[in-house]
Amino acid sequence: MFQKILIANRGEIALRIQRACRELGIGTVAVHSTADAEAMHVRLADESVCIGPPAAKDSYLNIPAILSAAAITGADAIHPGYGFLSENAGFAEMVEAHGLTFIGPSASHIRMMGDKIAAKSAMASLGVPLVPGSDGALPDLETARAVADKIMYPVLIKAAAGGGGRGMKVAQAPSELEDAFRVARTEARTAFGNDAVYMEKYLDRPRHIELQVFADSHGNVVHFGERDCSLQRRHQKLLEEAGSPAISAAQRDALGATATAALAKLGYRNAGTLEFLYQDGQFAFIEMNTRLQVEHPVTEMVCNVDLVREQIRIAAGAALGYGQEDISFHGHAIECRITAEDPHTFMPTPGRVTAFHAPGGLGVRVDSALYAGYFVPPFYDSMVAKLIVHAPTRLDAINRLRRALDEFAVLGIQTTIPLHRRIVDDRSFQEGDYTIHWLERFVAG
Ligand code: MV4
Repeated sequence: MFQKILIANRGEIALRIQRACRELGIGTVAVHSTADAEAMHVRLADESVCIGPPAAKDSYLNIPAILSAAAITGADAIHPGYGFLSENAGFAEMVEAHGLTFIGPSASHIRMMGDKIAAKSAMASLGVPLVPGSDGALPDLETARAVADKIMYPVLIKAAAGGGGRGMKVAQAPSELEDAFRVARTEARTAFGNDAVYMEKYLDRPRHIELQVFADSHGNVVHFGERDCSLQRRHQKLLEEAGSPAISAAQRDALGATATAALAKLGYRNAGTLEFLYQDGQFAFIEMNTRLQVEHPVTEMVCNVDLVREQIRIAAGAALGYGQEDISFHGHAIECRITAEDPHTFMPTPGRVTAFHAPGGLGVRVDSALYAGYFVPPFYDSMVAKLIVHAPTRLDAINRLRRALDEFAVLGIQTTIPLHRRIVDDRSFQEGDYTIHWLERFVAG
């Protein structure tokens, strides 16, 4: 097992990883920018190293500074958290080249899944269902026309290097295809330095459902069920649930069996999340994330597992030690992402937190690095807390969530807590009747 882990991140996820380390008896090294000298992740770590000025590109994305911090503190592994360097294959390679362990998948799997075309063709060849679309990249407009005529409009052009909603263009009809193709290609070239694009049939009202998988370095692969992440605005998730209100246990088992068999054949290792669109009773794989995700706590609550502990154990070479038959799903969990934003305009609201009171009680978990007196800096992601509730049924979880949101007090800055209170009281949300478009209309209306 590792003696000391450097956590190349900040905020709540840095605390989350520190907590797993401490319970495993592993020392922790925090890194921080000059803007984060007073941050909770620095205060709670065993050791800390300043790695640069406020801008992320000079600090949390500064690979030489992070590797130097690991060397001078004698860390033997690096956990990247989410965002920042977590899906940077070059960073994973450099970590290993310096004799350290990268807590995550191999650099080659990170690279494969970063190319959405490669990810889809790998999954398709292993029996995972896809949306109808082009077989690989579109070389030219003529090929695009031929594929669109076959799969039928509307179609979507996506960038191979995109993901998370960046670089997508819809063509509703043949007259729109040329523009969509040209604009998507140009945007892909300027945004990602890679102009490869592909086509999918556009699904008009899907749910976004993702499956949590874990693989050890001995060929064992399990899944921890699905999360429904359909409630998002401009590709920023606001609320996630485990399980999905739309999926039966039999559907989960079937999808899990297909996905774990595929990842075993790929030789994948550590945590992974397969993203699917779900519409008309069908799952279609779209992308795979090779990191721990923000919303992992809802899975932890329903499976009663510490996913960060599992990541660390696997990275150290340990076997999972259990099989799919040992994993069961209990009750329902919901997470609200609370951001320092105006709840109407979604403009960031950095500033000083004057008072902070987190809710508690049975089935309530708050993952946050906030404290009274903390100054939320303007340089990073605006998420300041995750409120996670767990209860025997979805209805109980909703009632618990309302109760917890009413207890939650963050003063001095505006947050999205009032918006979450409105969502919880909405009839369609309560019925689980929503798609990826629901929240956009809810906040507009
Ligand atoms: C789609 C789609 C409809 N049809 N693909 C957006 C993020 C990226 N991960 C994939 N995305 C989508 N792909 C097909 N073939 C609609 C979206 C989409 C979306 C997906 C998940 C969550 C929120 C979304 C919001 C808008 C569009």
